[in-house]
Amino acid sequence: MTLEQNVVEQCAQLLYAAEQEVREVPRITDDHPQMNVADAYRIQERLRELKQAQGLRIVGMKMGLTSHAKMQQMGVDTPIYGFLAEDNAVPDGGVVEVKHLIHPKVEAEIAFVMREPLSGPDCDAAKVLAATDFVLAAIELIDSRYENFRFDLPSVIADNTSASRYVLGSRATAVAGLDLETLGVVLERNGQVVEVGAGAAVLGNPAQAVAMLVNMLAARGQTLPAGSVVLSGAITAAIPVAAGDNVQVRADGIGTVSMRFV
Ligand code: 0L1
Ligand code: MG
Repeated sequence: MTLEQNVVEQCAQLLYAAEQEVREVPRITDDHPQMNVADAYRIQERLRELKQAQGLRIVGMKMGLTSHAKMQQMGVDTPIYGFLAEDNAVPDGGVVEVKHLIHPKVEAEIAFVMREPLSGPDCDAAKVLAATDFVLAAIELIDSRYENFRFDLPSVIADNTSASRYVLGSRATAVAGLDLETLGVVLERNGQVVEVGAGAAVLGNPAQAVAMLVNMLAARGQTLPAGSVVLSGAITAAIPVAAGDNVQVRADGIGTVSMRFV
């Protein structure tokens, strides 16, 4: 049985308020254990409508749980997706005030900017590369609205996959000639290397993660519009950040990107 519309509405309102008011809430499946993945995407879609009603433009999408390690940890075999609203964007080198966040963590990613729209259900990495305008080094800041980052799969999908902020680097790079699988990434906090990784950590190839996003959207009757920014998934583990921290990602051949916390 699918979740009743009034429960979808209540859950979306709860998660919307939690983000606006910077407060943690218990995971929503504690009260609604029957919630499934399809219900969770309905809640996420309602959250998206609430942001659009606030006047915010949706600028792109993100993939989450794209590493096999993270999927195993959650006991799932499929990544998840969320949306990016215009107020999630932070300029390269920009400052974020931690008072607006609950328990922020950052992870290194590769962002795609799409020149052409894409639709599933048979999208693949080659189609993604052909439709890509350029890629950029990126930092995603995740900030689950749940107490102690404690959630299960439906709860985290409903919470827009913990999306909070993202920063794109300044060097837009064409994909031709780039090997996204071996592309190395270093995540530094306050000048110290804390995580390293390569593009292959993201489902074998970040373009594959974008293809999976397109096919997952198709399953819900949706497409990826031209001009979308897509965060393809974490190459590194997510690390906690606090006021005073300076975070930088250096990515082979596609430049650097940074953000600061006060
Ligand atoms: O972007 C991500 O991979 C995060 C997905 C949600 C899980 C989490 O908050 O760790
Ligand atoms: Mg991420």
